[in-house]
Amino acid sequence: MPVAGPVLLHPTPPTFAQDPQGLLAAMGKHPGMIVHNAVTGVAETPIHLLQGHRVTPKELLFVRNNQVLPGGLTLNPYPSTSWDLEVGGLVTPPRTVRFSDLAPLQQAETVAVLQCAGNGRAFYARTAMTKGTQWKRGGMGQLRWKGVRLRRLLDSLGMHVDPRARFLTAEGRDSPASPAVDDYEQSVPLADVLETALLATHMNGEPIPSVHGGPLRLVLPGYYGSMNVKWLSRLRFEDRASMSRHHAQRYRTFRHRVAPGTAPDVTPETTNPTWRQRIKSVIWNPLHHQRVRRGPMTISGVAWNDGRTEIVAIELSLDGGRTWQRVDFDAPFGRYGWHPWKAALWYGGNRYPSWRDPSTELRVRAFDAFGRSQPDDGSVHWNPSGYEWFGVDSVKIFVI
Ligand SMILES: Nc1nc2c(c(=O)[nH]1)N[C@H]1C(S)=C(S)[C@@H](COP(=O)(O)O)O[C@H]1N2
Ligand SMILES: [Mo]
Repeated sequence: MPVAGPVLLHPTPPTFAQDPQGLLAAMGKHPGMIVHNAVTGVAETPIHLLQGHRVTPKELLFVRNNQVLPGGLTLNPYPSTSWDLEVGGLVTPPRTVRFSDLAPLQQAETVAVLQCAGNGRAFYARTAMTKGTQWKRGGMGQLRWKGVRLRRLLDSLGMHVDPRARFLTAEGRDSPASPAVDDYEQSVPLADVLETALLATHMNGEPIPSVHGGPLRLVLPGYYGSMNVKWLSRLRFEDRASMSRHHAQRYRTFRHRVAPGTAPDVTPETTNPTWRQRIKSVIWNPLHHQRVRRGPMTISGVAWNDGRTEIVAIELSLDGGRTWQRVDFDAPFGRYGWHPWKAALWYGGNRYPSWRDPSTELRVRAFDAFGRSQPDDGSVHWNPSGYEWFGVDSVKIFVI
C-alpha cells in the first residue's frame, strides 16, 4: 500500500522511454550498462565491468525497479528527514520508527551478494523462451551494507513478536504505475531472517543511493535481490504471506519439474517463492566469444551460495565438461559474500593445457558443505518466468 511520501523531487518525473543513455546519465550509472527498461529503470552490468571489483561500486550496480518512486532514479541520497517506518501486525506494541531513531541503535555490517532472481534468465532460452528481462550474468553485485538488525530494533524498542507470526512482509514507498497493478511487496519466513535481516541505511560506506532503495532498505543476506525491498516504509509480522501478485503469483519457482515451454498454474502448493539463493559460480574472465592469444592467462570469476554453509570446492573444466580441476579461491567478505576464484594457465603450445581446437569451452561449478552444486544443464530447472538460473557456467573462447 502506498504511504504518504515526502515532497516529490520531480513533480513530473522525466521520462527516458526513448533515451536509455539519458537514463543512465540521470541515474549516475556507467554509460556501458545495458538498459532493459528505461521507464521504470532496469539496467544490467556487463560482466566485464563487474570483474575485478571485490565490492561493486554504486555506478556499476544493476538496477531493477518494478515500479517507480518519484525522485528515486538517482545515485544521490534520498531525503531521510521525514522518513518513517511502520512496524505492525502481530507485534506489540506496533510502532512508527523514525529514520533518525535508527542511528543511535547498535549498527551492524554485512557484505552480501545482491542478485535478481531473474539473473541468468537468458540462458534458459537455449531450451525455451522465458518471460521477462533477459538478464545474462550481470543482474548481480556485491555490496557492503550497514544498518540496524531487525532483532536489535525490536529488542531496543521493547517490541514483542507474537509466536503466531510466521512471515515478515515488507512494503516499499514506491507505487505501481497504474492503480490496476499490485503494489510491490514481498514476504519471507520470519524465523529464518529474524537474526540476519538488516534495516540498512548505508551501502559501501555511504547513505544508500536513492535508486538502490535509500534512505532505508531491507537487506536479507543470502536471499534473492527481489526480496530485498527498497524504500522500506512498512514491515508487517503476519501468520500468512502476502497476497500481492508480486509475491503470490510472480517471483516463484515450481516444486516439480516443468516441461520447457509450458506454463502450469501457480498455486501456493506447487510453487516456492524465490527466497534463498541457489549455489552459483560464474566466469568473468575471459568473456564469452573472446579471442585469447596463446600464452599465459588467468581465468577468474566468483562463486557464492545462500550463506547457510561453506563453499568447499570450485572446479573448472577446460574441455567443455569432460575433465575438471579444482581451482584456488579466496575467502569471502563474510558468509554471504562472493568467493573470488582464479586459475593461472597457459593457453596453447606445449604447456598445459594444450588445446588443438581453437574454440574451447570453459566451464565452472561450485560445491558447498551441504553437497549442493550446480546442474550441468541449468535448463532442468526451466520455469516459465526463468527464475533462479544456477546452471554450470559456460564460456566459449577462441585461442588465436
Ligand atoms: N520497493 C521495491 N523494492 C524492490 C524492487 C521494487 O521494484 N520496489 N525490486 C526488487 C528486485 S526484483 C530486485 S532484483 C532488487 C534490485 O535491487 P537494485 O535495483 O538495488 O539493484 O530490488 C528489489 N526490491
Ligand atoms: Mo529481481
